[in-house]
Amino acid sequence: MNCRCLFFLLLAALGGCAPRPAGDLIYISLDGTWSFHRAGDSTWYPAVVPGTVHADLMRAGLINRYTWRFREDSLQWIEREDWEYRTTFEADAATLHQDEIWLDMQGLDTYADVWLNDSLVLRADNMFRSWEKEVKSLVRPGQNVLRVYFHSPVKEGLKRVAATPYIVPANNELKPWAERTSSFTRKAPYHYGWDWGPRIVTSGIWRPVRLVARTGPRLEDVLILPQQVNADTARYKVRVTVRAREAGEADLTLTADGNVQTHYTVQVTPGNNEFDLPMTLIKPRLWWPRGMGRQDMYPLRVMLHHQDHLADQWQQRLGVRTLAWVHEPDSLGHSFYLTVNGLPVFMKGANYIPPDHLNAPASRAAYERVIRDATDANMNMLRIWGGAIYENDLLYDLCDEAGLLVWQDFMFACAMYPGDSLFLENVRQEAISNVRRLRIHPSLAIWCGNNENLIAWRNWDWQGKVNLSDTAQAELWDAYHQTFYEILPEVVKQYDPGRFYWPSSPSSTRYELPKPGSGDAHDWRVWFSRADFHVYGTTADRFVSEYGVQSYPDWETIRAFADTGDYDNDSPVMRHRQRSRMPYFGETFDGNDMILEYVLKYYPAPRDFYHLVYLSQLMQADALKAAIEAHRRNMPMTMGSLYWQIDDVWPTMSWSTVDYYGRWKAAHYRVRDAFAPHVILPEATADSVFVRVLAETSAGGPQSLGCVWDLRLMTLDGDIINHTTIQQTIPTGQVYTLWAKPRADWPVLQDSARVLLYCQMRTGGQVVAENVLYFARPRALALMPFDVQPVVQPVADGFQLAVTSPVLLKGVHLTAGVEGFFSDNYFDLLPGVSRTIHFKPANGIIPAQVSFKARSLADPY
Ligand code: BMA
Repeated sequence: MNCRCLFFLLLAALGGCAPRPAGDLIYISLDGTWSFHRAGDSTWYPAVVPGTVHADLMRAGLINRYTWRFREDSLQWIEREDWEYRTTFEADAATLHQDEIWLDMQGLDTYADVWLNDSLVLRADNMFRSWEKEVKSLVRPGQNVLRVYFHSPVKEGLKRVAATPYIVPANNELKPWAERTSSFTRKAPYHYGWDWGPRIVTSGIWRPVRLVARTGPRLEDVLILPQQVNADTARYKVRVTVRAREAGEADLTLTADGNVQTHYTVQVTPGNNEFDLPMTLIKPRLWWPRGMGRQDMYPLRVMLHHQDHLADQWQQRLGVRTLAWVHEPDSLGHSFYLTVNGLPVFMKGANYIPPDHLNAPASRAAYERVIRDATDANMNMLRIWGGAIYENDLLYDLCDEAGLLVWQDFMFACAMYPGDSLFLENVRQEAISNVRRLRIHPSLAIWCGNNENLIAWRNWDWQGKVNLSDTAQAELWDAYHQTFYEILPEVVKQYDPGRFYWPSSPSSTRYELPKPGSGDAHDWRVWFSRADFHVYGTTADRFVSEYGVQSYPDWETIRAFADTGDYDNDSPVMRHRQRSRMPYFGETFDGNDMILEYVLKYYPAPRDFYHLVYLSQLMQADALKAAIEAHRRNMPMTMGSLYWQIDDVWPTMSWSTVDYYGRWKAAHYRVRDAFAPHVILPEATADSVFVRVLAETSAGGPQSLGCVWDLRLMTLDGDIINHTTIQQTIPTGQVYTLWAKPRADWPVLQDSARVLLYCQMRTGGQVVAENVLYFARPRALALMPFDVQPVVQPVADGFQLAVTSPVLLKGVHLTAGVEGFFSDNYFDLLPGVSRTIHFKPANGIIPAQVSFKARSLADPY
């Protein structure tokens, strides 16, 4: 080993603490305060980068928050304006001394001209790409001016609409068909309106901007290629591409967990130079999805030294694991599931949309909240849905750490797209940059081409609705074919070899429409086809990647967007906010009508709006509980259950289970129970009653589990009709039928309004699961009122509440009169089975006055 080598090893070991030799990389962040104005106006206002023009207008006091009542409507002018952003920066001698100065803009939304010191340096036309330009010749000593001019995305889109002889369908855009521009612009589709969000078509520098000054070669790419991965050894080839301007020598060092794996001195020639660095980890600590094991990761670092200075470096974390999606013919059709480190994983999760319409990417706090909501609800997967954005690295980092697998859609949803060569090349570049950015994440499980485009093209009669000629249809299908069967799979194959690519969700095989027995399904029979909840699980679904029912959000959330006079399902404000429109059920039929329809199917008629809000949440909770339990019962035929949707972009009624302000709806509590590692899955069919159970196991965990079950058939006021105790050892990781009984054995079941089956599962003396089976819908139950009084005790971080009742109380809703989180809510309180709930006030501040109230379905609300 020569002494230069030693020096580098020392550098590697010291990491960031090493003294910086002259000529090291220099990063200059240009984020922070900029100025902005409407093009043509003389007044400039302060702006924040990264950000959006709407947020800047709000901050400047020029517009009010768009979430209040109809205000969104009065802000539509913003999308038709051009906006200009400006900043200045100083370049010091060390920066100017470097060979290259790169302007690195990680996200421009969308049609943007970038000017540096009055020279046009680049023209951007895709929100999802990052843009880099070498600008050394334009940077001068002293002050430099950087300007970004955003053309109205809608006006730019309209030009493209005008140049296209037919309508390109974009189903959810909030505009008449002929004026829809979203398909032409590579920008978050939901900005243009969706069935749960506003139309706020924003502009702005939405991701960081920086200058990178460097000398010598650069790391163009680092790709990790697994060779052999198991619990004994993990061997990888780390393929490093070095881009050089001149021929010469360079040093490449790879460290894993701080230990040097490879150090090569290499010869580079002008252009790209590829080197494979070997890496071996003995007895590696494996990365597992949540619930199956730990989420260990190895910090990796690749350093490129040139003439004794650090010319470039790359740092990421590696999760050692194998991941394979199994889509193979079998007796039912085609399977569709994931194995991690060789073990099949049942996916429990939800679809994710940005947690804030305007601030996407979201703040760390907002990401952390969604991740916490997901993990608290026992999920192991999120689907980053294709109508929004490729998320920030931070969200994937948090998923890696939490063991939440990621289903990643490319950003195409419910629409067709152009197929001209410029558009397709733009899509290819977008895919390359996002695949390269995200492939390192151990949580990334699947790339999916689009959301519902295939099913929509075939089944939603767009051809008739927008009158597409045969030629137009052929062109649009050709564009589809090129994008989802050629470009995207080619990019995945080249840049993320080995990862599973699925052209469209839902579909049965790569080319075919969804059908039971194969592939993934979006089960919208409930909601869009008015079906009852018991249809869940009645088809041979292999993986249900969407299903759901809407509800109103928390009452406090409603107060944040509506006035007292608006508190009515039919008020203009509530109708305006509701975006799920179903004209095929009646000209004005919408989600508000559907919420009411489902409430009436299952619950007593709401007495007023306040009551409807509460009932809508109970109804949604019942629906998701029914669905998840049915999907888990159908394991291993069904291997995934991702409901639509975990969060909201603004305060609204929607399919979310956590509302915009982070308040859990009833459904989120029931999702948490239904996704729990131990579940009891009772079911009443026409002639039998079954109790099935499922105990998940972790990697290397026990193959069996000894448990005790108590099954109590009782009246709603607590009389025990039958009490069965079962003590048994069950196999883990599979659905086990514990108990089955013909209904005829229990004639009392005919009195369905008055009886229930309460099931409890214990292991090691601990209650690990509970569930209740009813034999009638809630509205038919003979509920009795009881004035339940929580017994409140202060505890260190809040309060503890004990509740008990001699009769069944359904849907017990606790309120505190102050903001905070109940460990359980909207639950059923069984006669004689007391419960303790914890209340944690918001921000950890214990208020002087808290007034706890408990109400349930039988109470006047
Ligand atoms: C699914 C999603 C979204 C939509 C939701 C509710 O189809 O993919 O497009 O918001 O249903 O309609």
